[in-house]
Amino acid sequence: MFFILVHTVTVFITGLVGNLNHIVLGTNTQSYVPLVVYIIVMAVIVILSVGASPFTLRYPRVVARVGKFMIGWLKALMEWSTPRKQYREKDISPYFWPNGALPTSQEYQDLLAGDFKDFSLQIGGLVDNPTTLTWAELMALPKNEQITQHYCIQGWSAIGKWGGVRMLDIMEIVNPKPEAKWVVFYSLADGAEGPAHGRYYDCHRLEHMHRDTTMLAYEMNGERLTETHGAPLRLRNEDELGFKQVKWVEAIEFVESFEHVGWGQGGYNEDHEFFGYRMPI
Ligand SMILES: Nc1nc2c(c(=O)[nH]1)N[C@H]1C(S)=C(S)[C@@H](COP(=O)(O)O)O[C@H]1N2
Ligand SMILES: [Mo]
Repeated sequence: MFFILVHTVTVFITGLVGNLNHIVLGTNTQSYVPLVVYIIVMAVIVILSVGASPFTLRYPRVVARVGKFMIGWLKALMEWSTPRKQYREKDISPYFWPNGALPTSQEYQDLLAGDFKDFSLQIGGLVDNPTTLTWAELMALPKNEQITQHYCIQGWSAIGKWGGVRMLDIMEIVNPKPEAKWVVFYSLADGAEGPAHGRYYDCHRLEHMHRDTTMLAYEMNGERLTETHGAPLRLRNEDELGFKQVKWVEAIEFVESFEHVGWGQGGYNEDHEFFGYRMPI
């Protein structure tokens, strides 16, 4: 908003007619035609958005579904060839912005105080062997390391080195059933709206769990994960945006569909996004 305001004001005060000739016609002239075009276009945009607002505010899910129908396939096509690039030590960002509400429970404080020795990860749902892995058992699994870029929807990104346990190795233990299509990661922390609105969680495609870069990280940049970045475990799924990288993971559930999880939209942010509590960018 601020950018648009400053940008537009600058266009206005540094010779509006000439600037609009540059923008609309791409010529260095002083015609009034571009000004008329500008006024008409702005009027149409204002009328359309004011006219559509009662509908879009009332039916955000419908708008999202129509949008998905119109351009979802194009987005999926573009994401199909995501590079999932790996970087080198020298590319690691000196500062990695943290995001999200920290866990507030006494349970978490106790685990933290005990250096997570008493932590255990529950894995269940549509699997042959529902399991609880203790901290020692997790540490005994093969360690995977990678340097990748994290992209937050709010418009920042950072490169970090992650060390942890591959989902492939966890799936080897629990053995998902053929019906399992989605994997739900539940956090020890509440979502941004506080305890009354429930735990943070997010759902991931089972296919993504088969990548050798999808893991539960317990290390960041060669050191134990800090409380802020999701200790003891946080997800890394390099096919997905930042908000899907659940931090403070305490449980994993394999499901056929996420319709019955939370409000049924596939994650805490997906559930709550339309309600104006966060205004990223
Ligand atoms: N439990 C939980 N996990 C979360 C969040 C959160 O609010 N709660 N925020 C997400 C968002 S929006 C981002 S960008 C990343 C940020 O990870 P970082 O704090 O390690 O940078 O965590 C994700 N995981
Ligand atoms: Mo984010």
